Amino acid sequence: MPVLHGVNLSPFVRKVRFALAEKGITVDQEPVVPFGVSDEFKKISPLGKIPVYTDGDLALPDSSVIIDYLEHVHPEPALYPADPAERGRALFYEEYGDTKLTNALSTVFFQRYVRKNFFNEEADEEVVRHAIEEEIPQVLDYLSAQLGESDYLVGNRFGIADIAMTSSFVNARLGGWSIDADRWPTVAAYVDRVFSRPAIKPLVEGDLAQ
Ligand SMILES: N[C@@H](CCC(=O)N[C@@H](CS)C(=O)NCC(=O)O)C(=O)O
Repeated sequence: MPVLHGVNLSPFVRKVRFALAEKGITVDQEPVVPFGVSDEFKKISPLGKIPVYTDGDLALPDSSVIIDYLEHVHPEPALYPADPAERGRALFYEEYGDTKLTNALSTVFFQRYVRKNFFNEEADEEVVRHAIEEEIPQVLDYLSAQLGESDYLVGNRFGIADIAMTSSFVNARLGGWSIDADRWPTVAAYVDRVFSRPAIKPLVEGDLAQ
């Protein structure tokens, strides 16, 4: 059976878990923590990061690479649009979710959850304030504008863009932050919509209960 290497708290591991769940693929999981990884792990993850997906001799690092691979070996249900323009937009949304959005939301998670639970340290609340007041609003304004009245980001159909744009909201919730639904009602409803999907709901509930 294929193995997903990485812990559930990683937003990038969660992206792959969302994709696997939506496609109905079962894998084993090896809960690798991404701090001080072994030389053995670096053989399958040259950048020393999680997730990695292994299947027999195949070892694929990087959530985007892994989900693209899964799409080719298990095409249904499709997570990438067939239309070239829509596919391009979806891939950019994935990039935005993996970088700007995850950086903004992970700051709250890292300061308030990881430092406390893994390093026995206090959060730097000035860093948290900057993320909440400056960085996160920019991201939510962008997401709100891109969504418009649609249920999902591209072609009004759930896919890779939605996976990448929502995974990190779980981490922010673990850091004690949630969306101000009065200020960003469509984004709040969108994240709830994704997290209520039958395949995804148990994963989110499990991660929030950690
Ligand atoms: N682009 C990569 C990013 C993976 C990533 O940054 N993972 C983090 C954990 S959430 C990690 O392993 N960090 C350890 C490090 O950077 O050394 C992906 O999509 O998989």
